[in-house]
Amino acid sequence: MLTVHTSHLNTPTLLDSPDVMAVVDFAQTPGPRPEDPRQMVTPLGSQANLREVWTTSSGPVTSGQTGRIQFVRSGTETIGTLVLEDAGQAIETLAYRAYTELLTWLDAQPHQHLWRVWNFLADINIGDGDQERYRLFSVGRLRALRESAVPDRALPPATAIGCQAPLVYLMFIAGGQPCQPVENPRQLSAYRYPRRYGPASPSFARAARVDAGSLIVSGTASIVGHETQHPGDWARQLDETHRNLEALTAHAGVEAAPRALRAYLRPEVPLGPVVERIRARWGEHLDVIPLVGEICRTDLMLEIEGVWPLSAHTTADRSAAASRAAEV
Ligand code: 3EB
Repeated sequence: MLTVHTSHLNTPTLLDSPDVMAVVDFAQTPGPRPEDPRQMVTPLGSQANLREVWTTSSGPVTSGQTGRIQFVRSGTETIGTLVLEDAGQAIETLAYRAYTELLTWLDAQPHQHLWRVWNFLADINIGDGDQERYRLFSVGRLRALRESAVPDRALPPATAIGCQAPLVYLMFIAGGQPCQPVENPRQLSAYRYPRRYGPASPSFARAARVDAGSLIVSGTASIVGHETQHPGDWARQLDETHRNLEALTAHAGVEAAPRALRAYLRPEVPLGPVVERIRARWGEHLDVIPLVGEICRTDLMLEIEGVWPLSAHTTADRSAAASRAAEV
């Protein structure tokens, strides 16, 4: 089983624990990729000296590299990164190549089912209309997913954020069993967004139960239905985002406080007040990792994601119900 927490400890100290699969660091200008696949440097700046630490109860943990994929594996999960340099090639092609490489590789691995993907790319909002880089990225991503026959209902939770470094940086988690996606009753499924948001819908689930312990929640923003709410007002966008997270976690049957939260903020949004307000809603003891980046819609100022603990009985009920449904 997988779990996550945030920590102020330094990376070498955290990597001393045998159950650690990934220490996720953040840097606006990441240096050379670390050789240890357990060390993942997300290309976004953060003022907080906080790392995200993913641990497993299914050790031993091993690691390796295949092509541009670095991975870390336990008995039940694989966590990895895939990094492509962006030297000005078409972003649709880069997205297609990155996803094709990842999906082809996953096909031959013991843990074939995507549980979570993070997407970071430079200049995400550059380009007008359907030529915007985020929209073209979504086209390449969807083409690769279709070719490997991943159906919409099996899409994992995701995040897509603009970075400064000239990279396409993917971080992923995969499991031996499929995750169980959960959609948000207040939001249209992203893979059903209407044409006006681009030629290809964004390919992700709002959240998923990934094992008996965790609900992984996608980057969540101030969108109701499919429409952005409160453009230009970060405080009201934050409140709307909280309502979305409440509706989603309630729908998934989760009651406890989140285990870890990240907040992605456009550079003009004040970091301190946002973190304070997030803590006021979800728990004063919580560490929130604030990150500076561009949200994929130009009218969105911030986005929040996280992992919520599942209570044992909820999971058992749901998987019993799911297997009964599958038998029908
Ligand atoms: C939204 O809800 C906001 O393209 O992978 C959130 C999470 C968003 C993931 C993605 C996009 C993605 O539509 C944007």
